[in-house]
Amino acid sequence: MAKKGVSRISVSLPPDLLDEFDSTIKQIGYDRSKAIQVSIRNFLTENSLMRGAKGVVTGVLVMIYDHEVKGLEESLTDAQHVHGETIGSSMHIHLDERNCLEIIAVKGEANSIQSLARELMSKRGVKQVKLAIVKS
Ligand code: NI
Repeated sequence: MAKKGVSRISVSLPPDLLDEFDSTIKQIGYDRSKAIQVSIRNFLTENSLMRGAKGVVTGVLVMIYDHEVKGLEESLTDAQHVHGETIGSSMHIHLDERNCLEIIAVKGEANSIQSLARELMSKRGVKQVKLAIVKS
């Protein structure tokens, strides 16, 4: 039986992220609860699409991270070396004083690319990872 009503949760966010979130949802006309529900649904859709891919796929991983987090760059490089057989090329762009954008072209078994994406996402200081699969 489906649960009814709502569950209340408490989340911790960096203040600048919350400011940007509040100003964006104000423009759209959402309240925080509505915007978080939409965001969670989008997150679930993205991740289920990622899990659903099978066989050899081609795509791009786009990642933003904070290069001032100690040990992060080394750990991201290690992860890319472990999955070196699926990485065709990568591009690094220094966005501002703290943030780096990395674009990684991938081709290989879907599960290997998914495991690379999960590994990158799990690291502290990685702010966003998007995986776009263009051919499967
Ligand atoms: Ni950089």
